[in-house]
Amino acid sequence: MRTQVAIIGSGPSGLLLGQLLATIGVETIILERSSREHVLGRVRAGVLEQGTVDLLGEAGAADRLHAEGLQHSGISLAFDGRLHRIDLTGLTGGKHVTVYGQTEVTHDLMDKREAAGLVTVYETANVALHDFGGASPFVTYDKDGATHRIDCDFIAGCDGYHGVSRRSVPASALKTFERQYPFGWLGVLAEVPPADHELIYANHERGFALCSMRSPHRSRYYVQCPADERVEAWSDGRFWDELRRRLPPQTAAAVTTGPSFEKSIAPLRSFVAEPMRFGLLFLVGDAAHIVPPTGAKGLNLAASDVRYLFAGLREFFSERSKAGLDAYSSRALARVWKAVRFSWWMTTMLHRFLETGEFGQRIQEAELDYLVHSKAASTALAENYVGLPY
Ligand code: FAS
Ligand code: PHB
Repeated sequence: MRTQVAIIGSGPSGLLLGQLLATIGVETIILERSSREHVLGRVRAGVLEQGTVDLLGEAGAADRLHAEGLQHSGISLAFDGRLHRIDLTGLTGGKHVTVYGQTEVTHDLMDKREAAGLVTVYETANVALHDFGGASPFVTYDKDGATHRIDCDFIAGCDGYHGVSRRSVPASALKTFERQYPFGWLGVLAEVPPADHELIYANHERGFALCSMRSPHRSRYYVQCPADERVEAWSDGRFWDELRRRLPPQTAAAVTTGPSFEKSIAPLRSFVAEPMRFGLLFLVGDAAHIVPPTGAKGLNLAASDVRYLFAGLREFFSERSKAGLDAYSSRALARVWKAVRFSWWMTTMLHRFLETGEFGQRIQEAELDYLVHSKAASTALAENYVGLPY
């Protein structure tokens, strides 16, 4: 079998790249380790930058997003028993973010790919990348008791942090940067109305909390928990009590509780692998970088990587120019590191770090107090949150 771009991974990165390439007639095959249902069962990001929304529109996969997505013009920071609103739209000359779950983005892209009759092979085993440092790359994988081979022009490693693509690069060719945070996020989805019409990021001496949503009827909440916490230790009742203890009284009173239908713990880390290109292999999204979700950047960074790689591939297939592909890694990393910094800053400002003690808590409260009373500081947060220019 042969294709032009072999894509490893059917998450947002792989699906969005595949859809954009389809709009210019470039053939792809996506290889996915899990089942379609498993991929769709993942609950992850919830906030889209306008650039991500525009890219989904360019891919022809934004109809439901435009119909059901919630445009938000602000977020609130909760500390010192109060809410402090950051006017994202007012501070950025009219920009906003859209609340629309990653699960829905993935679903829309899968539906679009299937409607176009494009090939995704699910439940592949032992995917292996070959000769991407030479002129004739190919991918092999096992399925239905046989080993299959796909020859291609390029390989897009869209297979996430635990994927095979980054691991296929010789360790000597890769430089990685990592910071593990000493806590995780315990997240809950419940079919209850959100506590507020916008997101609330709470700094509290008991720990961080986030009030988010998926729709006017479906809420997404998180509380900071120890890195080694087990989800079984958290009943719904315990979760709701802890969440409300970390929120200002009037917000806590506005929380509608109910049975959770998803409850999971995500570890928090910052990670970057450089460079993001090795010959004819390109690393995209979580395969190349991970950010703590505090800045709502993970999914949006994956989209910006796709945008840069799509531009390079379009240039190659239409003009046989390699300039865009040669610039991919440096262009993507420039935006990646700014988002890594912002996500690290939001995380260190809002979470409880036991090792910094009471002094650390007071420094955080002073930074938050300065932030919400300084137009310059609030503008800096707003510019990063809505998404820096590509
Ligand atoms: P993904 O990890 O989404 O997709 C990679 C795909 O490759 C998966 O389908 C996987 O099954 C497949 N794959 C892996 N190895 C393979 C192999 N060897 N062969 C074939 N296929 C393989 N971001 C936010 O902005 N906000 C959040 O709240 C947030 N919460 C998160 C919670 C968790 C638990 C995780 C893990 C991430 C979270 N993120 C969040 C980040 C997340 O949204 C990612 O940024 C986003 O999924 C990136 O998309 P992809 O790069 O496509 O990687
Ligand atoms: C979410 O709704 O899942 C969400 C929103 C904002 C974040 C992280 C997660 O920063």
